[in-house]
Amino acid sequence: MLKVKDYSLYLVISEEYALGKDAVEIAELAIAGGVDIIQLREKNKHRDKLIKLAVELSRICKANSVTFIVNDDPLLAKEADADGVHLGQEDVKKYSISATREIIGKNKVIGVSTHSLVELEKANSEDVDYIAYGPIYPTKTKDYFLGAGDIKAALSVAKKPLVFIGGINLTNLDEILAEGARNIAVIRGIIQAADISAMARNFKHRIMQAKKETKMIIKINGKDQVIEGSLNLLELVISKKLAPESVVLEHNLSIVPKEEWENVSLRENDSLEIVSFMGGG
Ligand code: TZP
Ligand code: MG
Repeated sequence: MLKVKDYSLYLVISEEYALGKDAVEIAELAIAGGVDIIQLREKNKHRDKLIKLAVELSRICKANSVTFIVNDDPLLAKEADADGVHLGQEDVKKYSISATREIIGKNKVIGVSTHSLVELEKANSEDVDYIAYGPIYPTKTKDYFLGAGDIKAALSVAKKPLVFIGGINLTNLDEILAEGARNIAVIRGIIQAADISAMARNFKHRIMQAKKETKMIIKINGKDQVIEGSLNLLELVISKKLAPESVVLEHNLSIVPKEEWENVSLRENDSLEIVSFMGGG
């Protein structure tokens, strides 16, 4: 079972950056505009208020099949029955990934922030479900930014779904889509829009368009093939009309366990060996 069906448009809600709207209002408008994930990121709220808000957002997200993530605090995530928790590099000093996993359980989502290719590489081998990478552009929550120059490198290093964050807006979105980014996380770019639904819809449309237009050459069993669309390994196997249960897949020289196929996105110049066993026995 896929824990998160789509990472394309990930809205982080922090009321402190909102222009007069509260978190619930923002969430409802953004859901109407097609966001896939909502994270509650409130640094200055009293715990009682935070729990109430998290429970409410959890309910709204569930009702709309939107993934709900709580920032910083696995206990709050559990209490609100969120789909998961997002941890920064500082948070993991308080709640290690394994302690977090103990708290929220194996069916829930853990995401981690990374701010360099080194941190990204480290996150690959941890028990996390997705990785956030940034800030790509200047933002309010950090006093530095990485730029778009390493997006391709980050994508080729990442072994989990990779979400780009930091200062992303409709003006710079094309630049990062051109670099290959396909999952985008946003605070101000959406919550400060006069029309939050329209803004979310606009982001989503452009990301989906980029996904559709993705074309790449990969080697399958030694032969170059053109692949159209953004596919993960499971989607590729299905597109080849193969039965996943009878396929063994080697991706860039390593065998990938079936339960991880959905986490591995195909990229230009990847090489695949597909061994398909016929039925019988
Ligand atoms: N982590 C890295 S950048 C960032 C976080 C939480 C803030 C993103 O906010 P914005 O307004 O989209 O720049
Ligand atoms: Mg944090």
